[in-house]
Amino acid sequence: MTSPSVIYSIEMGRLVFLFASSLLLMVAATTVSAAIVEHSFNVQNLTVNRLCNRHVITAANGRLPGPSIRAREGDTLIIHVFNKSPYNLTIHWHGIHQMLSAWADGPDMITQCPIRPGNKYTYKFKIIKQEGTFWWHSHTSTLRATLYGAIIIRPRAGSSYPFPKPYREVPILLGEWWNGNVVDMANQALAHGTGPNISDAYTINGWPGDLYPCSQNQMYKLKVKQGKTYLLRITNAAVDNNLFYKIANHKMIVVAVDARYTNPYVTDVLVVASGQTIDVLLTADQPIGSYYMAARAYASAAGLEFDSTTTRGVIVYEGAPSWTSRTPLIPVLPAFNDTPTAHKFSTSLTALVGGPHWEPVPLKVDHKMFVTIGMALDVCPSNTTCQGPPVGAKLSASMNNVSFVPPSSLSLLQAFFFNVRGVYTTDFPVKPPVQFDYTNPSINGDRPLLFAPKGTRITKLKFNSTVEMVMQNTAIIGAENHPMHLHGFDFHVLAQGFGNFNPATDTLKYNLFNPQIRHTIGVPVGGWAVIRFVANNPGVWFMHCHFDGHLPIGLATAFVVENGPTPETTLPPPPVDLPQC
Ligand SMILES: *[C@@H]1O[C@H](CO)[C@@H](O)[C@H](O)[C@H]1NC(C)=O
Ligand SMILES: *[C@@H]1O[C@H](CO)[C@@H](O)[C@H](O)[C@H]1NC(C)=O
Ligand SMILES: *[C@@H]1O[C@H](CO)[C@@H](O)[C@H](O)[C@H]1NC(C)=O
Ligand SMILES: *[C@@H]1O[C@H](CO)[C@@H](O)[C@H](O)[C@H]1NC(C)=O
Ligand SMILES: *[C@@H]1O[C@H](CO)[C@@H](O)[C@H](O)[C@H]1NC(C)=O
Ligand SMILES: *[C@@H]1O[C@H](CO)[C@@H](O)[C@H](O)[C@H]1NC(C)=O
Ligand SMILES: [Cu+2]
Repeated sequence: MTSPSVIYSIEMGRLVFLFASSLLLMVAATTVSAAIVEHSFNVQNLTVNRLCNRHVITAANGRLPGPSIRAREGDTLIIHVFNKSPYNLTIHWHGIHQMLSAWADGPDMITQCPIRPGNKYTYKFKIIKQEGTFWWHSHTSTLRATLYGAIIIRPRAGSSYPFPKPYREVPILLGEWWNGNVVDMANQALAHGTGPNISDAYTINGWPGDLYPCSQNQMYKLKVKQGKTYLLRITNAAVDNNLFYKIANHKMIVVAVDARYTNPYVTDVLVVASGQTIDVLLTADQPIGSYYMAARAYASAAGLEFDSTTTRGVIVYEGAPSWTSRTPLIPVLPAFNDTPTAHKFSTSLTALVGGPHWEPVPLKVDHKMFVTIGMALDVCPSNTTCQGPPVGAKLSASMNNVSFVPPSSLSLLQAFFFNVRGVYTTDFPVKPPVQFDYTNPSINGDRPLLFAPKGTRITKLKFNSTVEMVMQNTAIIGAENHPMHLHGFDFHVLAQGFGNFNPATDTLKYNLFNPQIRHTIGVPVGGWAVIRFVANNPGVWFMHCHFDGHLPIGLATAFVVENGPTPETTLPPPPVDLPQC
């Protein structure tokens, strides 16, 4: 390699430094190159008009959604986060592996203490062997309702997609909106022991759309050219809901989920669990006109109140009459509780074997876990009345009957790195402490069974060991499709089903050839899913339900992965500006 030359350009307020060998650049622009992509996020109050009122929200760079980050595989991202908001905050780069950069992962008290008001922290990490649709969001309280944005990682220069190059690429961020201060709301819910307030709207790229009051002109609009194909990079950034998504009269071809390429799958409806991303090819192959896109809840829990509103955007073909003068065609969304449609979609996806970044299923398992996931109860503090549900207890949640509590004085990662005792224990159970008929609602009659003890119990893993986890939803309080998200790794989804997992028959159903690879899975309501991953990234990695209402009440655990044998497999020390508690 010759000495690198530095090329930089300023595009839309962000600096892109491109380091490349000048010699190689002259030969072809297709050789190995790596850029430094640098951003500053100024997080502060922003006043916006939504749903007929003015609201003060916490936002990055005065935008909702926040800025998009665009880079290529191999690039290094440097994001300076200035906290000018009144709240503690952290930012998580959802789906990015953070190989040897666990200090930049972001979950509050897991890999760092929060950035306090008036302070800053610089997140620095390299994109290694990953490309596709990711996103960033706050990982403190419910701030991510308004503090989120897209991350788009394109293939290295000279590499291409494993499908025809689309005419345009379009991020579609599905969000959730509350008329009210989301931090106050989350604090109230925790104090009262109830679930969080249901939201007032869903949004597409920050806009609620014309089914909501005062929102006729607050609707996302996508202009297309007839005959062209678009890559929609769809993210469910909603806070407490899985969503159905549909476009009137158009089919979509799924080509990737969670930034992992899939075999092309043609569908007219998507189910996107909270935290998941789905890339689809959309061809504008219909008569010139206007067509709504729409999203609303896939609400799997029977009898639970939820936001049943619908967000809409509009796709307008070039040459179409003004869409307001002619009503666009409306997609018919599945019923809120249409679990068969959700399940059919989720189980029809398979990995693109041999495609970019594909990895075979590890066949030898070192650490087998059977983990119940779901709701639970907690006792009311003495001399207070909790509002339930059910009355007289606080709503809680657990994995294997451990209701996770984050540490308060030091992050788990600092405790691991500096060998500080007493912050966590590594005795997270590999199976439920009590065996019961997990998905039978009658278990709710056994009240003592419903109370899960609090704890900071996690799992220690040898470097490079293979983990298999059966996640079993329970009917405690109520069965529900929980979107379980793993930091630091992607996993293979070997099988999914309903009822209690049966090792004798269900292990025979494992797809060991081309299972979908993901970082977030909606575990079937009253059912189970089996995942496998290789713990080849030293650090502490959070695993949790991506419903924000379930995280602070304990639906979480973590893995601490030991260093490997070489410097290349050892976690470096923290950056000097790592926030302290
Ligand atoms: C930001 O908004 C919060 C909540 O509405 C408010 O308490 C605070 O005073 C505001 N801060 C500034 C600097 O305007
Ligand atoms: C949450 O809902 C309750 C009950 O409807 C309401 O009193 C409260 O103001 C709401 N909280 C926020 C922060 O909007
Ligand atoms: C609870 O309230 C009772 C009666 O007011 C009082 O005697 C008792 O000390 C209180 N207990 C605690 C733990 O605060
Ligand atoms: C959870 O642990 C508590 C305390 O040991 C126990 O009473 C309860 O039965 C357990 N519940 C389950 C579902 O394991
Ligand atoms: C991790 O395990 C794989 C498969 O057993 C092996 O090929 C690889 O060399 C290991 N990596 C390291 C760094 O030990
Ligand atoms: C903010 O973070 C600091 C440092 O970790 C902590 O002491 C404080 O309690 C936090 N404040 C809130 C409101 O959570
Ligand atoms: Cu959940």
